[in-house]
Amino acid sequence: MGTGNEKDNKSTIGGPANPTGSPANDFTRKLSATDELASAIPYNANKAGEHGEASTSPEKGQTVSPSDPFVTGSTLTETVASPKVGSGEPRLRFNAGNEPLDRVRADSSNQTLTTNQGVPVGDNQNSLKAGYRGPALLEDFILREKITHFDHERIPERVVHARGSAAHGYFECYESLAQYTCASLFAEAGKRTPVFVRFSTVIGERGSADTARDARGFATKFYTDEGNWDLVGNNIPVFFIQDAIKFPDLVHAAKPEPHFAVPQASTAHDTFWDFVSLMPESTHMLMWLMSDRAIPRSFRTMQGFGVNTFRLVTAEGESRFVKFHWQPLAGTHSLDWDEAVKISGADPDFHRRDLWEAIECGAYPEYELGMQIFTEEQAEQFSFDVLDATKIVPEELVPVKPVGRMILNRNPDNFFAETEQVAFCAAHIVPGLDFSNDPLLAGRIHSYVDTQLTRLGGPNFHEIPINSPIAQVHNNQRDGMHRQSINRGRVSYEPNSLAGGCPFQAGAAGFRSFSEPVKGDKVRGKPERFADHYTQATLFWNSQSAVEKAHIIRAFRFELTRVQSPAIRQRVVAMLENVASDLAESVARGLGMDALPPPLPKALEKDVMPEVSSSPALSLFARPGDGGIRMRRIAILVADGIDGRIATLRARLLGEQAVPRFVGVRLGSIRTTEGKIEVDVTLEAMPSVLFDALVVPGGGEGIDALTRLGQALEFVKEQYRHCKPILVLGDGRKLIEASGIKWTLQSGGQDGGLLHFEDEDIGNASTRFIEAIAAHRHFEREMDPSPV
Ligand code: HDE
Repeated sequence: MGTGNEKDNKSTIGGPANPTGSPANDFTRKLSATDELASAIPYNANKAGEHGEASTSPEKGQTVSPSDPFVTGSTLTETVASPKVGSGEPRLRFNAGNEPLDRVRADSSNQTLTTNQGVPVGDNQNSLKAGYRGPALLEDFILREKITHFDHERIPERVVHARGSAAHGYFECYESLAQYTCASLFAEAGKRTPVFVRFSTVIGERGSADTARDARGFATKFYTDEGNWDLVGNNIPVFFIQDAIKFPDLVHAAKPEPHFAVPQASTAHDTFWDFVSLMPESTHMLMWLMSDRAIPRSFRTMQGFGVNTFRLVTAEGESRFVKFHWQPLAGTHSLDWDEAVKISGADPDFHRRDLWEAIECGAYPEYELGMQIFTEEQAEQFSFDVLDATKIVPEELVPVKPVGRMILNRNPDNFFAETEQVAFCAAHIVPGLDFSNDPLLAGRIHSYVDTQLTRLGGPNFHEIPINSPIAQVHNNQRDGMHRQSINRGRVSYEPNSLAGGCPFQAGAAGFRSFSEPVKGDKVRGKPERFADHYTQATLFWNSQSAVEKAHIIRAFRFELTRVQSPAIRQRVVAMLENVASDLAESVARGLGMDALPPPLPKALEKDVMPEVSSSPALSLFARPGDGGIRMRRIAILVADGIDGRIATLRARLLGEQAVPRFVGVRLGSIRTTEGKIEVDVTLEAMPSVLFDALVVPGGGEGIDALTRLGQALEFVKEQYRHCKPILVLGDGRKLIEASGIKWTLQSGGQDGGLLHFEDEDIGNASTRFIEAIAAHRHFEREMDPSPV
């Protein structure tokens, strides 16, 4: 169609009653083509199929293509081009809002400064005044725009999981999972799906420290070709509560106490322990939370879990239950509690920095996705209920099937635009997946969208670039705050004939809920098996190594020591008696209790016979990783006169993608026996807790200087106390001895993490040291309290 319309008949509020009989022009041609389109859908042929049995297989929506593109357009003038409206060529069947993020990336190289209206700013140093010493003028639109935008830079933080860090990457499927699910991302081997992953703590505010004792969020947005799937998980496979209705209570109890907003990012206070000890279903989660799982070494070294039970659904509509697992390739490793506390001060961004630096260095974090897939009939046989989020499915009952890997290979460009504005939602699933009836999940399905309405300011948060799917979005939702899409045409309803039925429902090709038979009375209550609160807490305890058990006891002791009310401390110990008597006794002793209180009465009187009483997979040590030492930070202590061969060691460590650093008293050059080296960082800027391992080189003069230095002695002691690998070369042994460290263990055994080699043996020393670093910690030396 051209644009040479005659003046008449161009009204938009009325046209000729019979366009075909009127003078031919664009307007009447549009009207006739519209009528043609409307006539092609004389009635809603799908209506009958919306009822009864037929409705279980919805038909694809009726659709007809218009004979002319103008028919579905808003205006005959859309061919008018300009630098603002675009080429004048309507992009039919296309939503530009789903194009890659490049469409909104902004770069200001060689650009002048402008206002938000694009007006070049001549002076960004002075506001407009009446005279140099006179009053500022209200008309200064440049000042006012700048200040106004600044005033509104902050948005509400997430009510939970406020503190987080994120990265882009991809998921790659190992093999077709068509026999289990028709989800397109699992359709074929090698298929890649872009992802954005946000890791978080739960309780702390946005500016809180990364290393607080807490569960970690592990939320993955898969931008699949059939829409976004958000797997919004945690690094702990169970949760505190069984029903969403208790979530606000749980969070209120755990957050800083409302009268004085203390403590920040910590569960070590009365209200938390008061609540959880009155909610014994939280016992299992508390065992995980008090374990070293809650103080991970990095986001790269923690597992992830979907927690709730979901469904996989095949193209034929068959369904199985599924539990999702992420396994880090680098293994599962944690911090020491004393170390975590000190890192909070030394580097509150410890995990954020680690993730960022690993990706910037090309040491891309990698995780394997696993699924536990089981049928409803299998689930019926379990001693626990799979709809209860306080329970795991032990791997002995259903093994974890590896289905693909995820690699995080790109940092965000802008923290706010991406990491802060990303909106995860447990309700975002794709065809081939579905929910179970887990009552915790039901609340989550509601909560996430709801929370974004306040946090991101309205119903169009899905259009924020980081949230928009790569799959095309076409529907009749319109308007609302901050709407980005400019929808073409006059039709925003369905069914319609005026837009050829578009967008039309997909029928069998679209998302369909699994048709699960449901029967029962409308009730508020829980199933019987939800009343077993302790069997799996005991299973977790029994599956821990002696070191892990000691750490769990220590964590309970720490948290409960901070609880002011003795009655609450007693109640928690009484709860722990239902888990394991040795645990309860040790905690009670740590709290100075003279006698154990009677165990808490159990909600379920009869004992449950668990399928397994110990599950080795639950120990952190079951997952040492691939043996690499990528991104491990290694301190090499230096002072004038130190043995120059450490340069060789450093090169070897760099070759392993580790991060060796020369640590000295001041920045600048250091004289070694072989030349000069530059100090990378100082003892005060990067204290011991920020390193995974230590090298104490030889070199008489240098080592003598370090031995006289309190900070160096402290550095060595802390590395030792936190069970880190220490390589000592030549007469570097003097510094070890001056720190009060013994070469042999009190038990008489060998400390595998304390290595001594002569200076010239640097090749062999490096190899042994790398092995010791890969082992992460050397707990054989641990004592509570530490003698060093
Ligand atoms: Fe969440 N959760 N949650 N949660 N959750 C939120 O959504 C909620 C639960 C989890 O990096 C909120 O966007 C309810 C379990 C993660 O942005 C909110 C219940 C698990 C994240 C919300 C739960 C999670 C959230 C706050 C009980 C592990 C951070 C801001 C019924 C499987 C996602 C937001 C990110 C965030 C509600 C329980 C994981 C308020 C009501 C169980 C990783 O909507």
